[in-house]
Amino acid sequence: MADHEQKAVTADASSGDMIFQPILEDGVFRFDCPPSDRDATYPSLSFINSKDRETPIMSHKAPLYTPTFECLFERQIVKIELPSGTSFYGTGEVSGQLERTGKRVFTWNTDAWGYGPGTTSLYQSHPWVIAVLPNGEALGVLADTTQRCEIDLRKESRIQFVAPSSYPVITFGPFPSPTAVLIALSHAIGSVFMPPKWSLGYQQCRWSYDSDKRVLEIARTFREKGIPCDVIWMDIDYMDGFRCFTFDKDRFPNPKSLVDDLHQNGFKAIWMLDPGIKHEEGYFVYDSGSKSDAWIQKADGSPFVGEVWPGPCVFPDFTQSKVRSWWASLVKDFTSNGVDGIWNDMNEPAVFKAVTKTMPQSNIHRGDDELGGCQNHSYYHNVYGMLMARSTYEGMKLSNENKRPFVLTRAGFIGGQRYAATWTGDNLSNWEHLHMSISMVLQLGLSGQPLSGPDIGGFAGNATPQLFGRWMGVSAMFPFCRGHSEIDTIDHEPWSFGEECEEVCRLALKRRYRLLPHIYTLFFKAHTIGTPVAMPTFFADPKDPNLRKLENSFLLGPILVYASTMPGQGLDKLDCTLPKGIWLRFDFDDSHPDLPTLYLQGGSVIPLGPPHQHVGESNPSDDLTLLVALDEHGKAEGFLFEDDGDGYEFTKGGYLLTHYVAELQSSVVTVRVSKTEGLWKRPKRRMHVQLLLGEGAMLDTWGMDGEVLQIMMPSEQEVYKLVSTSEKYYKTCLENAKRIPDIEGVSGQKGVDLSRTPIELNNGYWILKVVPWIGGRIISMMHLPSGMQWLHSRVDINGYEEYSGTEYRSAGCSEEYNVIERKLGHAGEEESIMLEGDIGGGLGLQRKIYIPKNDPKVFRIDSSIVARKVGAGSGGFSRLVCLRVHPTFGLLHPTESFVSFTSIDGSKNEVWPESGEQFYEGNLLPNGEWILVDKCLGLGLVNRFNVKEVFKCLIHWGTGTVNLELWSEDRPVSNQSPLRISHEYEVIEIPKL
Ligand code: MIG
Repeated sequence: MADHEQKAVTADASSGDMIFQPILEDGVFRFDCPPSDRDATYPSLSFINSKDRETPIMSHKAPLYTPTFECLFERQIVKIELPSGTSFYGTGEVSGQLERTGKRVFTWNTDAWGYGPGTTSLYQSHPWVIAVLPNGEALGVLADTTQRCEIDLRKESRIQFVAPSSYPVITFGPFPSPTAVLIALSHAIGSVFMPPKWSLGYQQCRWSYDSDKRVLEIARTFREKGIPCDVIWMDIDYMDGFRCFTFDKDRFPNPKSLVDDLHQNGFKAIWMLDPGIKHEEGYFVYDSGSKSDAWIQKADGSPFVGEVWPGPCVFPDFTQSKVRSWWASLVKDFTSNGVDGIWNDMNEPAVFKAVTKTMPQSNIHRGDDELGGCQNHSYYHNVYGMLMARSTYEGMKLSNENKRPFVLTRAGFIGGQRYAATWTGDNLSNWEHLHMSISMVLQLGLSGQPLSGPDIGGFAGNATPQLFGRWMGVSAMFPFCRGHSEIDTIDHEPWSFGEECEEVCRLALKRRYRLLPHIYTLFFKAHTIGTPVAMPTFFADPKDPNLRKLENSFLLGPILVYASTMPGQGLDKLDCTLPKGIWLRFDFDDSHPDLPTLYLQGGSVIPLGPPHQHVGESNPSDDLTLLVALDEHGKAEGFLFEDDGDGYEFTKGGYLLTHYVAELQSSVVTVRVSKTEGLWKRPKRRMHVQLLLGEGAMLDTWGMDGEVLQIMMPSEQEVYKLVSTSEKYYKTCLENAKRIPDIEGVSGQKGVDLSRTPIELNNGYWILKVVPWIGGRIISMMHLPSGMQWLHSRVDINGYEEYSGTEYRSAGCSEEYNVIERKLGHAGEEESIMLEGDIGGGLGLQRKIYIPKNDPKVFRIDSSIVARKVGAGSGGFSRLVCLRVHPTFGLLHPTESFVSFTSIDGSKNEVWPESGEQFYEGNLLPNGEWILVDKCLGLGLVNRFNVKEVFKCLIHWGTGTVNLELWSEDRPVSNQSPLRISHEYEVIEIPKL
């Protein structure tokens, strides 16, 4: 075997340094592999102009870091070694920690409902890494391929990409700062579309507001309660039987008049469009698409049909310009119903009832030449969502040249920010997801997409009041701010969680609206210059290694937002690490322990508006407030961008960009306009300057905008007094604030065991999360050395379950469990937990889960059905039961996963997803172990069990999941004869070949 491997390698391999070519601008290089080189690469779909990637420029600079390559079996492996102490960021929409060393991700757009911190492919693909070097300089690296690409950051200070050959690698820098890298990146992939100002307001969504009446009721409640909101969203149920471009006749009989009503009250309406088109003759979209030959094809040339919401569907081939125009014209007509924005969902594309959760890679796209021509699906998979968003954007633009399109897309690719905003998909209503949402929004920003946010409150599951309030508090500071929740969850509007939570939401959103002039200005800059909007804290001082892993804070321009994502622990209890320099706390007299704390960086001026209920309410003559924080030299500056808030007049000069400066000279602070740009005249308006002194203290002065304003600086002693008074006042406010009640653990009287936080078993090798109160299930199996989360589920369903019968979800699956014993792994001992649930008829399901200290590679589960109080009348025997072990593993690479084992009779088996459900018993039973293999990762999850205890094994392939089930025999149990299954899990490496 080894011999054979050796030979194969020498026959097929080439390796060495990549060759470089300067492109775009100084400091940007394209690298290719000789000799296959440039001609073999596909066009760029990330670049705004693919030709820029092909056109060398004159430059005297040589690259500082040269990637090496290796071509092996048609895969191209690229490595870049960087100095030790380098920190990694980027990689787009990825869950888990902010600093990405240790991570491995795969670009493969996936419908990732309920993803966890270890999920390696979400909805979008960004084969892009920012390396922040020890000296604070930064290097951006793009693997410019649409195909599935492994980004491996597991080794410290080394980036490795693996993807089918041949693709170029583009490096940006090192430049003096990460911001400079992002600006350079935007010259390649373009910047964010200019969002209409209303789209920066708060947006309310749910799956689904099910009738026009309900929509209007929601809208009315916002206004009645004085909670700002600009947009209401219509999820799939507005359609007639999930047919895109139609409306349900009973529930949304007159969309135009609904939208008129909404508009009158200052709301915009956004409607969903999915890519799956119902395969149904007589449905106008299907008919016209078929006529235009618009559908993606199977390998045999017939249209591919896959199941989604409407049932059997065909899928527009957005890789063809002809099809994009067809779709755009449908969008154009659709918009005449009063559509302000469009939401593209399911465009990974997601396909139901398929183990891969998407369409076959062998499907055919007849793409435009400049996109790569006719190719199979694996080539276009990752850009499908972006091309759909592009076509939708173009359709909206067609319908009205004077309005800015607004599209929200779930799937995307690097460069997609040119057409659409995005959100972080189907997250869970829990604290871990609240925490992750900060890093996810920041990483998208570091990957070229500044306009993103999470489903506030969490999509799947029910939020609690405190979780919801905190989430709103943080998200009100995110670029895109939308509340959303899954069907069948409780109400998740800002007023749905009690008075205290409602008030926190109101304060949070009012804050956002006061900051809108600032946020809008940040977007103007993001659009025109390519600067980020929300950034990790370390951007304030990239040299400081202590800031690089901070996940509870972020920058919104020069504002530092500090949030607590710990249940029960408000900001009053949180220590804030601030970057070097001056950071002055401020608020709007709204400080609250459940809201983030805000600081303004010394040296900055930001514009504020009055609080409004919606964007349309504001107008240029509103009073303007400038918040000023001087730096150590007594100086500050900042910008305000104003225009119509929509349309394109701003591209012809129809705007006003004001550069304000403040300066302290001999005890007088002068605030004035230093520069203006644009054709707009300065509106006549009052200007209020608030000079921050620290701890929330400030000096207020009023004047007219455009005129010079002066503020007398009081004596040092007086400043000190103001600051300490303000500090005291702040503390009292926090103490007296009406906290959102913490009702996490109040679901029963059983105390700790019923708390909503799963128990963690952790031996530094495996981390298991166990829900000890319902079903006793394991909801997460994280294997640290491989960085893989093999199993991941929500609290109430799936994961590792056990039943007491052969029927699906029989007793044992959702019963209440109690912890009987819990051992924490002290000094060489094992970590364990023993649980028991009452499954009726005098029976208990008992489970001991343990991870030994001395053999940390495995963890074991001993399960049994035991007789507790089996009646005498039955002779001491229970009903017939079967112990059924039912773990649901997530498949990261469904097309490359299979189950491998040797049967007792010696036969070897490889069971692939196509084989459906399979039982094994008798001599065909695995001989004590079976392995779930992920060929793509080169890893296997081994499950060892005692063949004497196992009667049957079952493999069941789901959508993106597989169950490896162990069944005991089926019999009554007594005190003397419990049913038992003991088994263990281990991860092994499988040599790649
Ligand atoms: O299969 O349209 O992520 O936001 O509410 C689920 C219904 C389809 C997934 C989206 C979610 C949306 C839901 N959609």
